[in-house]
Amino acid sequence: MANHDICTKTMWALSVPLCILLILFVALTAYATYSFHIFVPLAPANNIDCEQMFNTTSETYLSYIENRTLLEPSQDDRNCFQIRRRRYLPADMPKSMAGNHNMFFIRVVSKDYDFVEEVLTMMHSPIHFFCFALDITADALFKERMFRLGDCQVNVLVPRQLFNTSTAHGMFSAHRKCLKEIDENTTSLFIAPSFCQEGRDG
Ligand SMILES: *[C@@H]1O[C@H](CO)[C@@H](O)[C@H](O)[C@H]1NC(C)=O
Ligand SMILES: *[C@@H]1O[C@H](CO)[C@@H](O)[C@H](O)[C@H]1NC(C)=O
Ligand SMILES: *[C@@H]1O[C@H](CO)[C@@H](O)[C@H](O)[C@H]1NC(C)=O
Ligand SMILES: CC(=O)N[C@H]1CO[C@H](CO)[C@@H](O)[C@@H]1O
Repeated sequence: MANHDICTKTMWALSVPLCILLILFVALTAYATYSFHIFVPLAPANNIDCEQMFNTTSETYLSYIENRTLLEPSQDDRNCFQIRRRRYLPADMPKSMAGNHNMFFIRVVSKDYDFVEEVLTMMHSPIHFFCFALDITADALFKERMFRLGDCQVNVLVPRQLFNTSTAHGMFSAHRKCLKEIDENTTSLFIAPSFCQEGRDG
């Protein structure tokens, strides 16, 4: 009899922590289920009808043309300050945020300075390097603005040479020149610490 009593009392005593554990388990499972989309991102509903976008008289196309955001063409700049006022192109970042993941972007450009600048701003990071090789078809103003952009930004290189990139040889020369400039210019004090570390890490 006494044994039975002790058994019942123990059961009751144990049921409280067991209940708490069960509630915690259910809550955790519910939370994990609820936040599942964080770990497995859901694909966006992508129902753009490409046919509509190629039809220049379709309503979708006309609405897009009417409502799209246009780049505002900027005037030729007189100095670096004007570029920096227009664009957020930081030259440095806090040490705690800077990883050793330098990336090199090489592009051949020939026109649409504002678009080049916009894309550069979107992809910009102080630890990345950008080299813009100019095609021979670039006009004088584009050339001048690209050279200025290269002079203003430490991590933007613009070789003072034009390439006929309509031929494979010309395209190759442009890329090779960019690689050479990156190689020569990245030995400067500006990025030396990050490169040393990269070498040490393997
Ligand atoms: C283009 O869109 C217009 C308006 O919606 C439509 O009348 C026309 O048939 C479409 N043309 C083609 C080639 O789909
Ligand atoms: C585009 O603009 C028109 C008229 O201003 C508006 O009725 C329509 O909803 C807009 N479309 C989108 C996708 O914003
Ligand atoms: C670029 O090279 C092509 C092929 O050799 C040639 O036809 C063209 O005239 C060249 N363009 C310029 C601007 O020199
Ligand atoms: C920005 C910069 O330092 N550019 C230099 C890159 O390397 C070439 C070739 O050594 C120099 O002529 C540039 O001045």
